[in-house]
Amino acid sequence: MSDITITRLDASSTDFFRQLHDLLAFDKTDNLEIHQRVLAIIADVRSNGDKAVIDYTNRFDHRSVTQISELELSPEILKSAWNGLPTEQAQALQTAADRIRAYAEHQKIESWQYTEADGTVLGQKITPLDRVGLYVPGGKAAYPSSVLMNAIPAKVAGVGELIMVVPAPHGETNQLVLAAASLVGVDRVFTMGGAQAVAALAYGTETLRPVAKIVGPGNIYVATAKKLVFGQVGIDMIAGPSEILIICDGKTNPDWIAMDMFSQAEHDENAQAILISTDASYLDAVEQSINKLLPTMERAEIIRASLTTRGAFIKVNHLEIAAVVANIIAPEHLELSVEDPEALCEEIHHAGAIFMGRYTAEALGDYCAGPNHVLPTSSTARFSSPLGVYDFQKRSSLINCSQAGADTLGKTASILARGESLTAHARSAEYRIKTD
Ligand code: HSO
Ligand code: ZN
Repeated sequence: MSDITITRLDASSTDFFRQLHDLLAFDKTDNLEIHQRVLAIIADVRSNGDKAVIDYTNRFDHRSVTQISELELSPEILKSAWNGLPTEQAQALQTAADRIRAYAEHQKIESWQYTEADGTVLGQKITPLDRVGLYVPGGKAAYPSSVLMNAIPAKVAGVGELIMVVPAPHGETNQLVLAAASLVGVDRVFTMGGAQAVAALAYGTETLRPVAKIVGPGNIYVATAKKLVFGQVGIDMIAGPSEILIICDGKTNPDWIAMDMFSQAEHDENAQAILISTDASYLDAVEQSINKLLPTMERAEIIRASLTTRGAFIKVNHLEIAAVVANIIAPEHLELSVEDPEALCEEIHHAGAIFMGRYTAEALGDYCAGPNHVLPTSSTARFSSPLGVYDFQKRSSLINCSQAGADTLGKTASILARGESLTAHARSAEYRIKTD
């Protein structure tokens, strides 16, 4: 196995920002052909309902069902998946679920109200979503941890019904995924996937009621379908390949940092792992660790592809510069492997999740620390946040006018309404102004 050389950038070089821009660029493959195929599937499901879903499922997943009900897994099947887990796996899933739930409980948004001097009450009422669809991919990206991360915040928010869809090619299901669904109390599970499952969730069929929101990762067909049904339903996000940015002062064991880079790189050939350091000789040491450890990895080929095409080392003269670069990258995951992570964290404004200190491996956050692992990718941490309970709650405004409030507000509203030539608005407000 030949050694790899990681691309090096120096933040003090004159064309650093152009190089950084090129490093981050990723072709999102907005494929027109896929777009059209997905559009046709959605249209078919909208007009032919159950029959279309059954046909696509039989065709794409090599099944032979005649009714949607045959795709549903009974609570007994889910329970037996859970009961069949080796004790060690069951305990680890339970620990992770408990910690994810405890963290999510802190995120709940509560209703509030306040009363003005004249007795008018203003407030905000919080309501959970009625029905949510959770997409779980089949194949190599079927992560039980992602079932926990998507389902638990929905449950904590109080979502009425949580419906999971997961493709089962040739009828084969992933027992760990089903066990995780059983553990978190997913209400219904259907073994279907692809754009047809997204369309069925969004628009409903004769036998499936539509959901309000669809969350969860999926392949390009699923992502395209989610984009196309957005507006009919809410969606969580369209996630890009996973990323990690590590800032290290050169004093962490280089093997640890090399393995943290691998931990993201092993997800996908397009995943991105970047290390920033103030110490050039430390970058050499991490490169040596990478080449020493790579042959020991099960997913060595994926890691190699990711690190050689999208990986990078960035040399900076000062940790403050590292923070500036991190804010431009706005990474999904950011490790601060430095002596004083709190001080450096003060300078960080844009990151999905921040892992502080030498002991906080990103992998702990992926599974069981508590915070969600569904995070904004591709620099979207500039404007968006991790998945949380708040994504499954909505806000309604409340206004309860006292008679005195209707009188004073009526005068203001009337003037503004007449300015807009909306006479019915003006008179509706004026009726409630005291006349005696
Ligand atoms: N790092 C992934 C989540 C994950 N890792 C699942 C392992 N399993 C995206 O944040
Ligand atoms: Zn991961």
